[in-house]
Amino acid sequence: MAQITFPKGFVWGTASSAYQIEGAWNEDGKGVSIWDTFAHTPGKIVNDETGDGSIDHYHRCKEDAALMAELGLKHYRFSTAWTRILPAGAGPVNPKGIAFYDRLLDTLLKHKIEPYLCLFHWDLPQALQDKGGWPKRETAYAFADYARVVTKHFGDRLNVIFTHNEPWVAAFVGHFLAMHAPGTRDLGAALRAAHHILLSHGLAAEAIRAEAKKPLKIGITLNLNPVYPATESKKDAEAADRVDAIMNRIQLDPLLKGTTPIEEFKIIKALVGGLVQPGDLEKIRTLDLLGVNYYSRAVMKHSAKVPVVNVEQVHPEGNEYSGMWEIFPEGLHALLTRIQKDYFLPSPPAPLPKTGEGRQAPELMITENGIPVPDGLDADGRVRDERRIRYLKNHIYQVYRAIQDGVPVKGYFHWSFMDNFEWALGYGQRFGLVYVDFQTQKRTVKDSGRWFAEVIRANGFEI
Ligand code: IFM
Repeated sequence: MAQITFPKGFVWGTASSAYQIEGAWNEDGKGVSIWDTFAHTPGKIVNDETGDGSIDHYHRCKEDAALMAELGLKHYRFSTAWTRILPAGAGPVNPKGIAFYDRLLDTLLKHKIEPYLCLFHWDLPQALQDKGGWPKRETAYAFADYARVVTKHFGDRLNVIFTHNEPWVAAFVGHFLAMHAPGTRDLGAALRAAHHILLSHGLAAEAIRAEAKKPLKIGITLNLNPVYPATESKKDAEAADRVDAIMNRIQLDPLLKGTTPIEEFKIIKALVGGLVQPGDLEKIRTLDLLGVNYYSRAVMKHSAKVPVVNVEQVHPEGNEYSGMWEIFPEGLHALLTRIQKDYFLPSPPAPLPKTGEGRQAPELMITENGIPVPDGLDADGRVRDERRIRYLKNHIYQVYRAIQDGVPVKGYFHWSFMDNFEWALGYGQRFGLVYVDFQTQKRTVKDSGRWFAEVIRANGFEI
């Protein structure tokens, strides 16, 4: 056994999102989002579950923040529901929505928990979807105005604003794979959405900096998967490169290099020619804080059967899987060292646009990592989730290794604080450090929650 200790000031936190925890889907003037619509459509969610009431954080935010404080949490990432603040996506502000986030922020600050606010975690206002949603460029401008409103009301109590959580998922899982809202199967729409979401990041960054009365760091959190070829064949290596381009580089290149890989694909170019307008890439390339959400890797092989991309995912046998993905801790180290090598170390190809603090490379944090486990209460009322503790040890150790190898990782946020609504999979996948009885809403800290509290206290753990 050896003790590993993280650098002084390392940021330990947990993450959540509005639709997954708030409930109160139609209370106090909140507008309808695409996730309300999607979840209300029969057949879209396992057991037709919805986030309508979810875990009722809207009414219990004070108790939930107190529980975070009890565990010694000092940082909390959450998202605001666009439709609580601007029910129609644009236009009149909803005072009760503002009051809710005032309440949440003030309570967090009272407990000395630093809020990391994220503007968008997939719950686009239905009113904007009705006008075309993310595939339409106008939505990016509406988002910038929403960012301005949030900064105006809450900027005084924030040091960081994340614009988006996992733009790739919103674009591709929502518009191409049809597994998330709005549920379309249209590659062109997905590519347009992907570009406009990134454009909205740049526009929002401008709006936030113009509105803020003090310097705020602008962040974005990306779901990134290291991609491995299934075999050593040249074809599989090329297949892995294609997937890396369309899953990882499509987000990282515009944000960190001011380029985009979509021009590399003839088919994509034909589908969305003219999408990236002059000046867009300069606008997008502005970032103070890069958040990495890591859950698994992708193993890919060449496949002529699959149109357009000619790739197929392989699930290696004999490895450990959760209810959702292969468990592959080493991938986190590979991902972090790759970001450092490909994006942070090379000298920038073009003059750097201004970031909030004029840095060359943004700060880097893990903004999500966690495992769904079918937890339950034992007879004595305890939740013994040893599997999650093992998962966390193995993954956080890879963050430690990356730091030892020179990658300046500044923080780690666990997904999630409490069990919650896991999108199309409903309530069956529990990711929390805190167990939630979905009938009574009773919260019980799991063994992993106590373990994580101790990690925060000691700024490390025994491995
Ligand atoms: O629950 C999600 C979260 O909303 C975004 N990142 C992945 C998590 C687990 O699937």
